[in-house]
This record gives sequence, structure tokens and C-alpha cells, in this order.
Amino acid sequence: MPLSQQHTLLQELESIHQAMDAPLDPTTHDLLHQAAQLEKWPIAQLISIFERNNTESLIKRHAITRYMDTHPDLFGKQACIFGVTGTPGAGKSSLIGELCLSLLEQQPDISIAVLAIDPSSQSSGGALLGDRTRTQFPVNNKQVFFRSQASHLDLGGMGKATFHVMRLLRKFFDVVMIETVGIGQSEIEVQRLSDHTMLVMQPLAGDQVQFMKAGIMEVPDTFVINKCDEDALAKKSRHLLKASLKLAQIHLSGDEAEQAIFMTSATQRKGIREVAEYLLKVCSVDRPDNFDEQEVYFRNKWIREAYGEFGLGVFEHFKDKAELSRGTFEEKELAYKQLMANFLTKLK
Ligand SMILES: Nc1nc2c(ncn2[C@@H]2O[C@H](COP(=O)(O)OP(=O)(O)OP(=O)(O)O)[C@@H](O)[C@H]2O)c(=O)[nH]1
Ligand SMILES: [Mg+2]
Repeated sequence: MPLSQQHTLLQELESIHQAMDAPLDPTTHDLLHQAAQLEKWPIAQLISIFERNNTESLIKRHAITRYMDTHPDLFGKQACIFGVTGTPGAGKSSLIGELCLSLLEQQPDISIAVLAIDPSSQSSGGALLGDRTRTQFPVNNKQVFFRSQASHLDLGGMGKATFHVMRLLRKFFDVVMIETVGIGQSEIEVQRLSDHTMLVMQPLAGDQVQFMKAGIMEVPDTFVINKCDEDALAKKSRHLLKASLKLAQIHLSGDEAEQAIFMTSATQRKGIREVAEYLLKVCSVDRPDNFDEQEVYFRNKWIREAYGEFGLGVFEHFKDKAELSRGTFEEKELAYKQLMANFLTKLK
């Protein structure tokens, strides 16, 4: 980039920096307060802001994050995040739907958001997914919120857009579930974003063993074998899974091993309550807040996408600069862009 353009870029970045000082605008302020009451439409509007990848949204995301951080009485939640991954058609959505009902039954005041990363969707995202879970919820139930996110928003299935939306949802709900098809990068990233991951499988066949052996999937916290409509099938599947794990030299030791494998049938509503109880137990235990690590992971991913390995090298070199680790994610992002532009100007 010619030097004059580099200077223009620096000026642009500086004006974004100044725009970030502005307080939250009244419309967004109202949206946030309605969203805190779990109103669906305001939550959907806010999600769209967090998904969009442009300057205006960056400024808004910053203002919203800062507002939420300074009003912990309203936005003090730290949702327990469950990643639900697995082969296409294994019954993830059906299972999530049934799990939501069971969670509500066991803990009537619980609030749950479901974010489904939809690889097939070519729309710009935003369709409510309630119908696709095939589970009937009482209309106007504010405690359960569904959202699908088109995976083309991010290369590789999930990433920045999902990360940003999670930043928001975790402040409103007790539980957030992310559904993603377990192919490639996305299941590793869902592990980054979650406190607990569940791998949903169909009753086992021989190829599953190969799948595990190949080590494609990092070891999830919980295995769910869905479509165990009959008890005999459930028994056999459990046995096969244990054998597969052994063969792949994945050791789940002691009591935990017993708890970490579930057999369910979403259509026959079998075994659902046990999984829901287990999830509530996971939520009730103190969880380490791994948000900082997530931030680092998605920041590095962003730098690599924007500037390649060279960008990461520059970051490593300047990482002790205070402005790179201060404030909201957006402030850090902008600080890095400014540093990079300055650096490139000086290189000339
Ligand atoms: N027999 C049986 N069928 C099931 C069960 N759970 C889900 N299904 C069926 O399996 C099909 C796929 O279910 P989904 O819940 O959409 O599966 P999914 O894993 O979310 O699918 P993708 O999101 O497309 O990867 C549907 O036709 C369901 O009705 C089950 O426990 N038993
Ligand atoms: Mg699904």
C-alpha cells in the first residue's frame, strides 16, 4: 500500500477511535434493557450487530460491551456453555429441543439460548430455528431462544461471528448451547467456546471406530448415542463405544466414565432426563472463566486471517504494549490495526 494510503488509513482508524468514546445511543440502550428481560426481538437485533463485520458494528459492539460491563446488576450472568457436535443427522437438534424441555421441567426459572451453526444456510442468517428442532415450545416462552447462524459468515464453520455472539448471549442466559456439525475445524472451535462439549452419535457402526482412531475429534466431555430407540440397541451401542474408546486409547476413568456416556432417543424421549440432570450438575459446579483464553484464540485467528503469519509475528513483537491488552475486544482490535498501520508506514 502506498504511503499516502497508509496515512489515510491511520486517519480513518483515529476517527474510529474517537467515535468509540461516544456513549451508547438511546435505541441500542433500549434494546439492551429489553434484551435483559429476554425479549426475543431485541436479542435478535443485538445478535445481528454482533455478527456484522463492519466499522459501524465494531463501534456499537464496543459501546454495548462497555455498557454491559458497567451494569453487572442487569448483565451479570455468565452462562454455562455447552457445545453440541456430531455427525450430520445424528439428532443434535432434536436432542437439544428435548433437553431444553427437560431442563425447564427440572429448573422452571432457567433461561436457555440455542445457537445453531447452519452449514446449509445461504441466507444472511437470522432465521429462528425453533421449527427445525421439531420440538414444540409454548409460544411466547421467553426462557428459550433459538437462533441459527449461517456458517459462511466465517470460513471453517465458526469463528469470529460465533465468538462475538457468544460474548453477548452468555450475559443474558443461564445456559447457551451451540450446535455444530462435527466436521473439520468447527468441532475444535466449539470446544474453545464451550465449558462442556457433547458428541452426539448414531448407534455405532464399525466405521465409527476408525473415526475415533484417526483422532479427528478431540475428546469431548460427554458422549451421547442418540437414536437408541430400543433398549437392546442402547446396550449394544454402549458396549461398542466403550470398546472403540479403548481401541483408540481414550481413557475415561472411574465414575466419570460411567457418567460421560449417555444413550438417548430424542423421538421416544428416552434418557433425556439423565442428560439434562447431568448438564445441570455441570452448571452448578464452579467453572473457570476461560473467556480470556477464548479471546486470545479468536484474536490470533483474526490477526492471521487479516495479516497472515507476518501479522502474528508483528503482534508477538509488540505484545507488551498496554493498549493491546486493555479494554474491550474492539479496542484491542483497533489498537492492533493502528499499530500495524504505523509499523508499515515506518517500514517504508
Ligand atoms: N429413530 C430416531 N430418529 C431420530 C432420533 N432423533 C432424531 N431423529 C431423526 O433424525 C433426523 C435428523 O434429526 P436432527 O435432529 O435434525 O439431526 P441433526 O443432527 O440436528 O441434523 P443436522 O443439523 O442436519 O446435522 C430427523 O428425521 C429426526 O426425526 C431418535 O432418537 N430416534
Ligand atoms: Mg441440526
